[in-house]
Amino acid sequence: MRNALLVVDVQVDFVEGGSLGVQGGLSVAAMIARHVRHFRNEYQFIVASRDYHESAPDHISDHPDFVNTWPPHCMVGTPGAAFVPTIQNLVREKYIHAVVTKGRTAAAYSAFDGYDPRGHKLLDVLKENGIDHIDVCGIATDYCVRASALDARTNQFQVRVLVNLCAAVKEETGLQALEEMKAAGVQLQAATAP
Ligand code: VGL
Ligand code: ZN
Repeated sequence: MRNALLVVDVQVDFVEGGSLGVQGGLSVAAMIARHVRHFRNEYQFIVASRDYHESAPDHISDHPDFVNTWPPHCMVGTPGAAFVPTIQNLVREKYIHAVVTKGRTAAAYSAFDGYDPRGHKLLDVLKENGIDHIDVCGIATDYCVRASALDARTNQFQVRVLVNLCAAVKEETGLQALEEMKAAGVQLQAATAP
């Protein structure tokens, strides 16, 4: 088994104080950073995705419904698009081996819509690294974590969502998303405390 960790969208705008701040986001960011530092030897590859919008009219609105449209967030060139500092440190220290970027001109919830700096899609990057199992964590459970985990299953990976390392926009849709992922063959598991 070759195991990857996928850290989904742990960005400044998605945590407390951000333009689309999710409750518990900062705590999840800190816990993910500890998980990576403690368990990095369990992973052959660690990748982070980021939402990165220039103009995504289908996705961003001044009158958002918080289901299909959202206030401006993770806009190119703004501080809100950056990874939360605890996660950015992992990129700087090369604990995180690759970053994939998605959503420049249209909604892209799944990390599998993202490209690395060479222009390679996440699926190809995972294949290059011989990955067959993925642990998924990050923000938000009900949107980008959900879409990424379901796409990972569609692409035949074994998938585990580390439920205590995820935060949801809304509790109810977060729980629904967990049910949906489980029905798709995703294992739901709490990460061991480091
Ligand atoms: C996300 C809403 C809008 C996410 C991204 O990362 O879950 N949610 N854009
Ligand atoms: Zn977005």
